[in-house]
Amino acid sequence: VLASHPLKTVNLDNKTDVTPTPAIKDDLAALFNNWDSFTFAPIRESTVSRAMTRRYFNDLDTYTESDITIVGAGSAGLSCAYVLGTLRPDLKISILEAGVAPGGGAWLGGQLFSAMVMRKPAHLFLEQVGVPFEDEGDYVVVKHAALFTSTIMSKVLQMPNIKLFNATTVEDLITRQDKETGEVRIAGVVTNWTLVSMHHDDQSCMDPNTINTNVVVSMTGHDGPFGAFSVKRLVSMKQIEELGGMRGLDMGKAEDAIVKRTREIVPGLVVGGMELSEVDGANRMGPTFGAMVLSGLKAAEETLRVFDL
Ligand code: AHZ
Repeated sequence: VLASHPLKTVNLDNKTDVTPTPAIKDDLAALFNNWDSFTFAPIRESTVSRAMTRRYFNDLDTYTESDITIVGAGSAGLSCAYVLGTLRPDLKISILEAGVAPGGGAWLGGQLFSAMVMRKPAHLFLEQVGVPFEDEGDYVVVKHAALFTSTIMSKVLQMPNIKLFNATTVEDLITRQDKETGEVRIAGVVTNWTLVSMHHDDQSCMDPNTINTNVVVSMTGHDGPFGAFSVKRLVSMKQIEELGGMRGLDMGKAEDAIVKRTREIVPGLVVGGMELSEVDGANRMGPTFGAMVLSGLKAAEETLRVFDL
Protein backbone atom coordinates (compact mmCIF):
# COMPACT_ATOMS: atom_id res chain seq x y z
CA VAL A 1 0.00 0.00 0.00
CA LEU A 2 2.77 2.40 1.01
CA ALA A 3 4.80 1.49 -2.04
CA SER A 4 2.09 2.38 -4.46
CA HIS A 5 0.99 5.58 -2.68
CA PRO A 6 3.91 7.84 -1.80
CA LEU A 7 3.04 10.37 0.90
CA LYS A 8 1.77 13.72 -0.31
CA THR A 9 2.89 16.82 1.58
CA VAL A 10 0.12 18.97 2.98
CA ASN A 11 0.84 22.64 3.63
CA LEU A 12 -1.57 23.30 6.49
CA ASP A 13 -0.92 26.95 7.28
CA ASN A 14 0.06 28.20 3.82
CA LYS A 15 3.16 29.72 5.37
CA THR A 16 5.86 27.10 5.53
CA ASP A 17 7.69 26.00 2.40
CA VAL A 18 7.65 22.22 2.51
CA THR A 19 9.76 20.05 0.25
CA PRO A 20 7.58 17.37 -1.39
CA THR A 21 8.15 13.94 0.16
CA PRO A 22 10.00 11.79 -2.37
CA ALA A 23 8.49 8.47 -3.42
CA ILE A 24 9.77 5.41 -1.60
CA LYS A 25 12.57 3.81 -3.63
CA ASP A 26 11.72 0.60 -5.53
CA ASP A 27 14.17 -1.67 -3.68
CA LEU A 28 12.87 -0.47 -0.31
CA ALA A 29 9.26 -0.74 -1.48
CA ALA A 30 9.97 -4.33 -2.54
CA LEU A 31 10.17 -5.24 1.17
CA PHE A 32 6.48 -4.56 1.64
CA ASN A 33 4.18 -7.59 1.49
CA ASN A 34 7.19 -9.95 1.69
CA TRP A 35 7.78 -10.06 5.45
CA ASP A 36 7.31 -13.86 5.79
CA SER A 37 10.35 -14.57 3.60
CA PHE A 38 12.38 -11.69 5.03
CA THR A 39 15.72 -12.36 6.77
CA PHE A 40 18.94 -10.41 7.55
CA ALA A 41 22.29 -11.85 6.45
CA PRO A 42 23.90 -13.74 9.39
CA ILE A 43 26.36 -11.84 11.60
CA ARG A 44 28.69 -12.74 14.46
CA GLU A 45 28.48 -10.61 17.64
CA SER A 46 32.21 -9.86 17.62
CA THR A 47 31.85 -8.42 14.10
CA VAL A 48 29.45 -5.82 15.48
CA SER A 49 31.79 -5.03 18.40
CA ARG A 50 34.78 -4.65 16.12
CA ALA A 51 32.87 -2.48 13.66
CA MET A 52 32.29 0.00 16.49
CA THR A 53 35.45 -0.22 18.58
CA ARG A 54 37.91 -0.20 15.68
CA ARG A 55 36.42 3.04 14.37
CA TYR A 56 36.13 4.65 17.79
CA PHE A 57 39.72 3.91 18.78
CA ASN A 58 40.96 4.97 15.38
CA ASP A 59 39.11 8.28 15.89
CA LEU A 60 40.58 8.66 19.39
CA ASP A 61 44.02 8.08 17.91
CA THR A 62 43.43 10.53 15.05
CA TYR A 63 41.90 13.36 17.07
CA THR A 64 44.20 13.19 20.12
CA GLU A 65 46.13 15.75 18.06
CA SER A 66 43.38 18.12 16.86
CA ASP A 67 43.76 21.45 15.13
CA ILE A 68 40.68 22.83 16.87
CA THR A 69 38.61 21.45 19.76
CA ILE A 70 35.09 22.66 20.49
CA VAL A 71 33.77 22.01 24.01
CA GLY A 72 29.96 21.81 24.17
CA ALA A 73 27.65 20.92 21.29
CA GLY A 74 24.75 23.27 22.02
CA SER A 75 23.37 25.76 19.48
CA ALA A 76 26.52 27.93 19.72
CA GLY A 77 29.01 25.03 19.55
CA LEU A 78 27.24 23.34 16.62
CA SER A 79 27.01 26.64 14.70
CA CYS A 80 30.72 27.24 15.24
CA ALA A 81 31.52 23.67 14.12
CA TYR A 82 29.43 24.10 10.96
CA VAL A 83 31.30 27.25 9.92
CA LEU A 84 34.77 25.92 10.81
CA GLY A 85 34.17 22.59 9.08
CA THR A 86 32.84 24.34 5.97
CA LEU A 87 35.58 26.99 5.73
CA ARG A 88 38.49 24.74 6.61
CA PRO A 89 38.05 21.15 5.41
CA ASP A 90 41.84 20.80 5.86
CA LEU A 91 41.62 21.09 9.68
CA LYS A 92 40.96 18.29 12.17
CA ILE A 93 38.15 19.43 14.46
CA SER A 94 37.06 17.51 17.56
CA ILE A 95 33.84 18.28 19.45
CA LEU A 96 33.49 17.15 23.07
CA GLU A 97 29.97 16.94 24.46
CA ALA A 98 29.22 15.87 28.03
CA GLY A 99 25.69 14.72 27.22
CA VAL A 100 24.75 11.57 25.35
CA ALA A 101 22.50 13.76 23.19
CA PRO A 102 24.27 16.74 21.62
CA GLY A 103 22.19 19.90 21.19
CA GLY A 104 22.25 21.42 24.69
CA GLY A 105 19.22 23.62 25.24
CA ALA A 106 18.25 23.75 21.58
CA TRP A 107 15.81 20.85 21.46
CA LEU A 108 12.98 23.13 22.57
CA GLY A 109 12.31 26.80 21.85
CA GLY A 110 11.66 27.71 25.49
CA GLN A 111 9.92 26.12 28.48
CA LEU A 112 8.51 22.98 26.78
CA PHE A 113 7.38 24.79 23.62
CA SER A 114 8.40 23.59 20.17
CA ALA A 115 8.91 26.73 18.08
CA MET A 116 12.32 28.41 18.07
CA VAL A 117 12.69 32.19 17.63
CA MET A 118 15.75 33.74 15.94
CA ARG A 119 16.19 37.46 15.46
CA LYS A 120 17.54 38.64 12.11
CA PRO A 121 20.14 38.49 10.64
CA ALA A 122 20.48 34.97 12.11
CA HIS A 123 18.04 33.81 9.39
CA LEU A 124 20.96 34.07 6.92
CA PHE A 125 22.61 31.22 8.79
CA LEU A 126 19.38 29.18 8.67
CA GLU A 127 19.29 29.70 4.89
CA GLN A 128 22.91 28.59 4.66
CA VAL A 129 22.29 25.40 6.67
CA GLY A 130 18.94 24.69 4.97
CA VAL A 131 16.54 25.09 7.89
CA PRO A 132 13.09 26.35 6.80
CA PHE A 133 11.48 29.18 8.79
CA GLU A 134 8.55 31.58 8.87
CA ASP A 135 9.47 35.24 8.33
CA GLU A 136 7.86 37.54 10.91
CA GLY A 137 9.67 40.76 9.99
CA ASP A 138 12.48 41.44 12.47
CA TYR A 139 12.60 37.83 13.56
CA VAL A 140 11.98 34.37 12.13
CA VAL A 141 10.48 31.22 13.62
CA VAL A 142 11.61 27.65 13.02
CA LYS A 143 8.58 25.39 13.49
CA HIS A 144 10.43 23.08 15.88
CA ALA A 145 13.73 23.73 17.66
CA ALA A 146 14.53 20.07 17.07
CA LEU A 147 14.36 20.74 13.31
CA PHE A 148 17.15 23.32 13.66
CA THR A 149 19.22 21.11 15.95
CA SER A 150 18.84 17.89 13.98
CA THR A 151 19.50 19.62 10.63
CA ILE A 152 22.69 21.38 11.70
CA MET A 153 23.87 18.28 13.51
CA SER A 154 23.32 16.11 10.43
CA LYS A 155 25.41 18.54 8.36
CA VAL A 156 28.20 18.81 10.94
CA LEU A 157 28.41 15.06 11.51
CA GLN A 158 28.72 14.40 7.77
CA MET A 159 31.83 16.56 7.52
CA PRO A 160 34.82 14.22 7.10
CA ASN A 161 37.14 16.43 9.17
CA ILE A 162 34.88 16.63 12.26
CA LYS A 163 34.52 14.04 15.02
CA LEU A 164 31.99 14.37 17.83
CA PHE A 165 32.83 12.52 21.03
CA ASN A 166 29.59 12.56 23.00
CA ALA A 167 29.09 11.32 26.58
CA THR A 168 32.58 12.78 27.06
CA THR A 169 33.27 15.58 29.54
CA VAL A 170 36.09 18.08 29.47
CA GLU A 171 37.42 17.88 33.04
CA ASP A 172 40.37 20.22 32.75
CA LEU A 173 42.44 22.34 30.38
CA ILE A 174 46.00 21.61 29.27
CA THR A 175 48.27 24.63 29.78
CA ARG A 176 51.72 25.70 28.61
CA GLN A 177 53.68 28.49 30.24
CA ASP A 178 56.00 30.59 28.13
CA LYS A 179 59.44 30.45 29.81
CA GLU A 180 60.29 34.05 29.01
CA THR A 181 57.00 35.95 29.36
CA GLY A 182 55.34 33.64 31.91
CA GLU A 183 52.19 33.83 29.77
CA VAL A 184 49.94 30.78 30.03
CA ARG A 185 48.45 29.38 26.84
CA ILE A 186 45.64 26.83 26.64
CA ALA A 187 47.05 23.91 24.67
CA GLY A 188 44.35 21.25 24.85
CA VAL A 189 41.71 19.56 26.97
CA VAL A 190 41.56 16.79 29.56
CA THR A 191 38.67 14.40 28.96
CA ASN A 192 36.79 11.59 30.62
CA TRP A 193 33.59 9.60 30.09
CA THR A 194 30.82 11.74 31.58
CA LEU A 195 29.70 8.85 33.79
CA VAL A 196 33.22 8.66 35.20
CA SER A 197 33.40 12.44 35.72
CA MET A 198 30.21 12.20 37.76
CA HIS A 199 31.78 9.63 40.11
CA HIS A 200 35.12 11.13 41.08
CA ASP A 201 33.77 11.63 44.61
CA ASP A 202 32.98 7.97 45.25
CA GLN A 203 35.48 6.09 43.06
CA SER A 204 39.25 6.48 42.91
CA CYS A 205 41.90 5.98 40.23
CA MET A 206 39.84 7.08 37.25
CA ASP A 207 42.46 9.13 35.47
CA PRO A 208 41.43 11.12 32.42
CA ASN A 209 42.57 11.22 28.81
CA THR A 210 43.92 14.17 26.79
CA ILE A 211 43.61 15.98 23.46
CA ASN A 212 46.33 18.39 22.34
CA THR A 213 44.97 21.16 20.18
CA ASN A 214 45.93 24.55 18.74
CA VAL A 215 42.76 26.38 19.74
CA VAL A 216 40.04 25.41 22.23
CA VAL A 217 36.59 26.91 21.66
CA SER A 218 34.52 26.71 24.81
CA MET A 219 30.74 26.92 24.46
CA THR A 220 29.53 25.10 27.54
CA GLY A 221 26.54 27.31 28.35
CA HIS A 222 25.80 29.27 31.52
CA ASP A 223 26.55 27.94 34.98
CA GLY A 224 24.93 24.63 35.90
CA PRO A 225 25.98 21.03 36.67
CA PHE A 226 28.32 21.10 33.64
CA GLY A 227 27.98 24.67 32.37
CA ALA A 228 30.52 27.51 32.15
CA PHE A 229 33.23 24.94 32.61
CA SER A 230 36.27 26.61 31.05
CA VAL A 231 35.76 30.07 32.50
CA LYS A 232 35.25 28.66 36.01
CA ARG A 233 38.50 26.73 35.58
CA LEU A 234 40.26 29.91 34.43
CA VAL A 235 39.35 31.49 37.78
CA SER A 236 40.55 28.52 39.85
CA MET A 237 43.83 28.45 37.88
CA LYS A 238 44.14 32.21 38.44
CA GLN A 239 44.06 33.20 34.77
CA ILE A 240 41.13 35.53 35.35
CA GLU A 241 40.36 37.16 38.67
CA GLU A 242 36.67 36.46 39.04
CA LEU A 243 33.55 35.85 37.02
CA GLY A 244 31.05 38.64 36.46
CA GLY A 245 28.16 36.19 36.91
CA MET A 246 25.22 36.00 34.50
CA ARG A 247 22.72 38.83 35.02
CA GLY A 248 18.93 38.81 34.74
CA LEU A 249 16.96 38.47 31.51
CA ASP A 250 17.02 41.38 29.07
CA MET A 251 16.45 40.27 25.47
CA GLY A 252 17.18 43.75 24.10
CA LYS A 253 20.69 43.92 25.58
CA ALA A 254 21.71 40.30 25.99
CA GLU A 255 21.88 39.09 22.39
CA ASP A 256 23.99 41.99 21.10
CA ALA A 257 26.35 41.63 24.07
CA ILE A 258 26.96 37.91 23.56
CA VAL A 259 27.76 38.30 19.87
CA LYS A 260 29.98 41.34 20.37
CA ARG A 261 31.92 39.83 23.28
CA THR A 262 32.65 36.47 21.65
CA ARG A 263 36.45 36.40 21.70
CA GLU A 264 39.73 34.80 22.76
CA ILE A 265 39.61 35.19 26.55
CA VAL A 266 43.11 33.90 27.30
CA PRO A 267 45.66 32.79 24.69
CA GLY A 268 44.41 29.66 22.91
CA LEU A 269 40.88 29.77 24.39
CA VAL A 270 37.95 31.31 22.49
CA VAL A 271 34.67 31.55 24.43
CA GLY A 272 31.18 32.05 23.01
CA GLY A 273 27.49 31.36 23.61
CA MET A 274 26.06 31.69 27.12
CA GLU A 275 29.34 30.70 28.81
CA LEU A 276 30.39 34.23 27.99
CA SER A 277 27.65 35.77 30.11
CA GLU A 278 29.36 34.28 33.19
CA VAL A 279 32.69 35.94 32.36
CA ASP A 280 31.40 39.39 31.54
CA GLY A 281 28.35 39.62 33.77
CA ALA A 282 26.09 39.88 30.70
CA ASN A 283 22.33 39.46 30.77
CA ARG A 284 20.62 36.27 29.68
CA MET A 285 18.22 36.46 26.74
CA GLY A 286 15.83 33.61 27.44
CA PRO A 287 14.19 31.79 24.52
CA THR A 288 15.68 33.55 21.49
CA PHE A 289 18.58 31.89 19.70
CA GLY A 290 19.93 34.36 17.10
CA ALA A 291 22.85 35.33 19.33
CA MET A 292 23.85 31.69 19.76
CA VAL A 293 24.28 31.05 16.04
CA LEU A 294 25.96 34.41 15.38
CA SER A 295 28.26 33.91 18.37
CA GLY A 296 29.14 30.53 16.81
CA LEU A 297 29.90 32.31 13.54
CA LYS A 298 32.08 34.94 15.26
CA ALA A 299 33.83 32.31 17.37
CA ALA A 300 34.73 30.46 14.15
CA GLU A 301 36.20 33.64 12.67
CA GLU A 302 38.09 34.39 15.88
CA THR A 303 39.35 30.80 16.11
CA LEU A 304 40.77 30.88 12.59
CA ARG A 305 42.48 34.18 13.35
CA VAL A 306 44.11 32.65 16.44
CA PHE A 307 44.91 29.44 14.56
CA ASP A 308 46.63 31.25 11.72
CA LEU A 309 48.78 33.43 14.00
O1 AHZ B 1 26.15 19.34 27.94
C1 AHZ B 1 26.44 20.71 27.71
C2 AHZ B 1 25.60 21.32 26.56
O2 AHZ B 1 25.25 20.36 25.60
C3 AHZ B 1 27.85 20.90 27.17
N1 AHZ B 1 28.89 20.96 28.22
C4 AHZ B 1 28.88 21.71 29.34
N2 AHZ B 1 30.00 21.51 30.07
C5 AHZ B 1 30.76 20.62 29.37
C6 AHZ B 1 32.03 20.01 29.59
N3 AHZ B 1 32.49 19.12 28.67
C7 AHZ B 1 31.75 18.84 27.56
N4 AHZ B 1 32.76 20.29 30.67
C8 AHZ B 1 30.04 20.26 28.20
N5 AHZ B 1 30.53 19.40 27.30
O3 AHZ B 1 27.83 22.17 26.55
C9 AHZ B 1 26.55 22.35 25.92
C10 AHZ B 1 26.12 23.80 26.12
O4 AHZ B 1 24.95 24.00 25.39
P1 AHZ B 1 23.86 25.09 25.85
O5 AHZ B 1 22.70 24.95 24.95
O6 AHZ B 1 23.62 24.96 27.32
O7 AHZ B 1 24.66 26.47 25.64
P2 AHZ B 1 24.71 27.49 24.41
O8 AHZ B 1 25.52 28.64 24.87
O9 AHZ B 1 25.10 26.79 23.13
O10 AHZ B 1 23.18 27.93 24.24
C11 AHZ B 1 22.55 28.60 25.27
C12 AHZ B 1 21.07 28.68 24.97
C13 AHZ B 1 20.38 29.69 25.82
S1 AHZ B 1 20.47 29.67 27.51
C14 AHZ B 1 19.47 31.04 27.62
C15 AHZ B 1 19.08 31.64 28.92
O11 AHZ B 1 19.33 30.95 29.96
O12 AHZ B 1 18.57 32.78 28.92
N6 AHZ B 1 19.07 31.47 26.42
C16 AHZ B 1 19.57 30.73 25.41
C17 AHZ B 1 19.26 31.02 23.97
